Parts: sequence; structure tokens; C-alpha cells
Amino acid sequence: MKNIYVTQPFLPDLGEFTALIEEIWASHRLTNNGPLHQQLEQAVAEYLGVDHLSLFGNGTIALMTALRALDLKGEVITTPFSFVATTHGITWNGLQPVFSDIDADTFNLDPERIEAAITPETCAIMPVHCYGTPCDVDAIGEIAARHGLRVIYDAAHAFGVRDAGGSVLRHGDLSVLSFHATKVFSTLEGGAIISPDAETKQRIDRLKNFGIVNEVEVDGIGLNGKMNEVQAAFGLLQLRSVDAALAERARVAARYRAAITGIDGLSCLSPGMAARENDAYFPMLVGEDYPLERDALYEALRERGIFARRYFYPLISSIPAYGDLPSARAENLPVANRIGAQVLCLPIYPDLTDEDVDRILEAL
Ligand code: T4K
Repeated sequence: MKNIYVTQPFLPDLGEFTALIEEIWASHRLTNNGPLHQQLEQAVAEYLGVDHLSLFGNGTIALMTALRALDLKGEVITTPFSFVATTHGITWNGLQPVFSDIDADTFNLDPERIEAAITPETCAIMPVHCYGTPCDVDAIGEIAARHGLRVIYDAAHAFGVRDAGGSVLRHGDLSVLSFHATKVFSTLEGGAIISPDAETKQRIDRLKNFGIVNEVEVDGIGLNGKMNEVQAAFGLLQLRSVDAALAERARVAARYRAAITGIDGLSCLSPGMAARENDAYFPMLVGEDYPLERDALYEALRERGIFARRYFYPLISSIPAYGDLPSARAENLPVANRIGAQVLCLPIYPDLTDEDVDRILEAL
């Protein structure tokens, strides 16, 4: 029986990709804001309904650049329930991460706990729209305004997610996307920063290109965060079928949800937390009423060729680099610790067939 992994990227037509690669060959333009990069930047911004977007070579460099662009010093309040890149981006900027607990219904930062974590050293909040579920952006925005803090959303999971007012990426000072191969929309590796205005976008575009202004001027300490033409070519083709891919993800999620509500001890996030969801992940919680503990279920599924993943276990606050921080103590993060011990992300991707889903449900 074939193995089923937590995700599988959907690939564009190889003939169409080859045609674009031939264009790249003919032009000899491989990177540094080439024509396909320019096309993709505009096309992704249009698709998402945002005005100012900068493409990046990956999401982690985009996170690092976003924090750098705001010229921050001090502590950044963030979630322990995410991929390690969220906190690493903070630390690579010489900033101090401070972990704050999550909400049990959304798995995103709990605004009340953010407020309690603020000190005179706090300069910013970095929430994550975890699994693509929007954060409580109004409460976070209000807290940030009251305390004079910047907000940088790690929106790595939130491609295409909309709330009642439009793209969820418009909130905060900056939002950062990932276009990794495992994401809803991919450029092989890739990412983007959404800026509120043209001036901020220009600062970010310079920072991702070493700080270069022109042949003789370098403004600030930039890095190399650029996306190349091959990545952009892949992205242009992916964008054409992203709506179809989202529809297929919704099909899988609906099938899981309908069945899982009938299995004692298993629960999943409520649908409808965004006006438009992206079903980037399908997390479920393995509760006490289920006959197996989460890790035993994870192993039992593996034995059946089903590679679900424990995103996000261990918590970022539990890895050696961060485990000694005062905010990393388990008593400070009771909800994140509980969810981290119970969560299991089931396979979800456009090409997962109804038969595959039924095989997974049968195993559960
Ligand atoms: N912030 C958040 C909240 C994030 O979740 C991430 C990335 C970032 C920031 C950083 O963005 P990037 O710098 O990555 O753009 C994966 C991804 O590598 C990572 O991008 C992602 N989050 C994280 C949640 O998941 P792994 O170590 O679990 O990936 P891996 O290699 O085990 O892949 C999972 C499964 O996907 C494999 O079993 C098979 C399948 N797969 C994977 C790849 C890479 C494929 O079928 N094809 C592939 O090419 O981290």
C-alpha cells in the first residue's frame, strides 16, 4: 500500500514549466528582480488583494528582514506553538523572545496573556496565524496601539485567508508569508513580506538586496533574501491553479470533519473562523476519551503507512536554545503544553483522494 505523507506539493504541468525555463535560458536572466520575479510579485499581490508585496527566497529570511526593517530593540512577545523559524527570526535579530500562552479554541496567541507579558523592554508582538486561522487581530491591534508596540504577523500558513474586511495579511505593521514546498501556494522555496505603504516596501526591497540603493550607494546592513527566476516561474504556474487547489483542500477537510465529529476522543478546530479559509493543515486533538494517546496513535498510523505530523510538538519553548528562558516555563504556557501534547495534523493536500481519506479515517 502506498505511503501517505502529511502533505504533497501540487505540481504545475511540466511542459509549461519547461517553456518558462526555456525563456529563462534565452534571456540569461537568472535572478535580481528579473522579469518573471516582477510578474509574480504583481500577480501574487493582486491575487491576495494587497498593494505592497516583496518576494523573498524563503519565509525565514523574510521574517528576519521584516524585524530588521522595523529597527527594533528589546523583547518580542511571541507564541511557543509554531514552527521554530518564528522564534529564530527574532533571535537572529538580537532580540529577546518572550513566550506567551495560546487560546484553546484558535491555538493562536491569547490577547489577555500578551498584555500580561508586556514589560518596559517590550518592543513588538509576533503572533502567528497558526494553521491559517486568523489571530484576534482587533484585540492585538488595540493592545499594540495602547502600549506603542509594533506587530509583525508570521502569516506563513495564511496564504489566501480572508476575514470580513479582506485579506488577513493587511493587519499589523508587516505580515510574512512562506511559499515553501509544503505550503498552500509554493515557489519551491519562497516567501513574501506585505507592507502597508510603498516607502516601507522600498526599504524592504533594499534590505533583501544587501541594502543596495544604486551602484555606488548602500543604505543599511542588508542581506541576500532574493527570489530567483526559476522559483518565480514555478510560482506563476502555481498561481493559475491555486483556487482549484484550495477547493480540493476544502473537500478533504470537510470529509475529515464530518467523520471525526463522530469519533469519541477526537476533535478538530471549528470551521468558519475566517470568511475564506485555506485548509493549509488539518489539526485534530487526541483527547483522553480516545483509546490511544497521541504518540501511540501517531506510531500506529505510521505502521499503516500514514505519516501524520505532530505540528507543533515539541513547543519552541521546549527546545534547548529557548528552554531556559523564564517565559518558557511550563506553568507559563499551560494551554500550549496541553495542545502540543494532543495535536496531530492529518495528511491534507489537493491530490489526496477520497479513498485515501477513507483509508485514514478507517485507521483512526
Ligand atoms: N513560520 C511558520 C509558522 C512556518 O510554519 C514556517 C515553515 C516558517 C515560518 C518558515 O518558512 P520557510 O523558511 O520554510 O519558508 C516543514 C517546512 O520545511 C516548513 O517550511 C514549514 N514551516 C514546517 C511547518 O514544515 P518539516 O521539517 O516538517 O518538512 P518535511 O521535510 O518533513 O516535509 C513534510 C512532508 O512533506 C514530507 O514528509 C513529505 C512532504 N514533502 C516535503 C517536501 C519538502 C514533499 O512531498 N515534497 C517536498 O519537497 O518542515
